Amino acid sequence: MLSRRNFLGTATVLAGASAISGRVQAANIPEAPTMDKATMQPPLRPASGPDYNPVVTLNGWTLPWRMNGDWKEFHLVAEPVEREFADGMKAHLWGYNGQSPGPTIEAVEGDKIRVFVTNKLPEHTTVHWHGMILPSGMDGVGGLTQPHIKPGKTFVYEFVLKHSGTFMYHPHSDEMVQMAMGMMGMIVVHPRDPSFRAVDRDFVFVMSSYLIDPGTYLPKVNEMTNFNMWAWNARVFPGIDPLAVRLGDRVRARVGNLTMTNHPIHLHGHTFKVSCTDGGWVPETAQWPEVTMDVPVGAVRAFDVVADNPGDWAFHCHKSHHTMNAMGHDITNLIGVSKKDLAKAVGKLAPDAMVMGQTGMAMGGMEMPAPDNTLPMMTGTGPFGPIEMGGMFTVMKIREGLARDDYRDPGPYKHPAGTVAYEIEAPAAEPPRQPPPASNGNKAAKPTNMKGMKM
Ligand SMILES: [Cu+2]
Repeated sequence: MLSRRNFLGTATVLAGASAISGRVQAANIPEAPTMDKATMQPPLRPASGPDYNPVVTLNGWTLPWRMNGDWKEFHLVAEPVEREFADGMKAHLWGYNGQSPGPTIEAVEGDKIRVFVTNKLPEHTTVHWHGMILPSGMDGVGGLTQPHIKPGKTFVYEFVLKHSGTFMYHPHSDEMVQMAMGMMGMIVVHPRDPSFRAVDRDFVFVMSSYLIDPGTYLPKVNEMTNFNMWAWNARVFPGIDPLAVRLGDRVRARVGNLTMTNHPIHLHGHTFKVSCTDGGWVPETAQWPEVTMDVPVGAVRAFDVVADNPGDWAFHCHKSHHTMNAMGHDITNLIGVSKKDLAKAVGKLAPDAMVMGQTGMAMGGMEMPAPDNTLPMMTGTGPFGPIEMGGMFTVMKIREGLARDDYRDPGPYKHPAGTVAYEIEAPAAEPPRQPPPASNGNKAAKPTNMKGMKM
């Protein structure tokens, strides 16, 4: 799981670190754990300090720390990484400690934290702590509150966590490029009183978007609107972990948005309430029931839900283009147009192009040929057939009797007899229909029905 990297091997890094902070011995820089997997790692229960119920990061992990006196010390390494978006597609991104997004930083309200940031990118960077109340000089805005961190150098950030809640981190240094390349992560600060707004399962992820041309590996960083990969923690369906939940659990989902558009996040089968933003906890008297939570750009929203309805519940962005993988944006709508074999012909001429069929796009499991390192636009299979999704889509799987820390995929839901939509023999007679309205010329409308409609 965790592999340890002995990054202290280079004297230049040591010298850089000691030159920056007189308060910290260079030899005391903590190890920088790194992650080589894109699957959800088990929650990291605190071995020291106040107790809390840790979060799990979808397709991610929590950054281990160490205590140094009364400081909780973390070490982030900004570096190029390879991230698997789903089986069959990898992207060359920038991230932290082996993955993009970076590991979740978890701590407790009142903690003094010290974060070492080592820059292994080919250009300078900084880390901004989005939503944190901290001294101005720790805010991480390159040029404004600190010098940029040059390649090979290590900077130290030190501040006290004044508020519990959900926050983000990302560069404020060549920001457009570095965020488009995947540099981001989440911060969860637990309340000092573990009973405050306590939940049984606590999930966190950050949303990001990319434009990666079919067959290529590198995001186009100048894009502002025309993205083709809509990701949760730099994963797309069917690569996003399911949220395994025990029936009756109180569940929280904390969602950050570092894309360039809003995402209405929708959960089936339940109602929930928005409990927390990156500005703090929403008072219970100010919450109202929802089934969709809009997460604005550059913001965090968390909802709390009681998982009282067993089953496999779709959990997704409600913008339907965001539950697709790489797609052509110039597709003509051919519904109702008879163009036999057009899709096949175009597919031969331009394998990354796709033609919408005359009855819609569903292909019943048939997938278009695509270049290497490209995911189908609509994909995934469930117990009843093709799911025809991509992008920001996964499933909350609510089951009886899961163990406390068991986040493994429990497999497909076993529906009780008589609770699944079913087909019947079509009725022989057509049901009666409303006749079409008379035309404008005051002529009497000809008697008609849907079969023989005349306009
Ligand atoms: Cu969306």
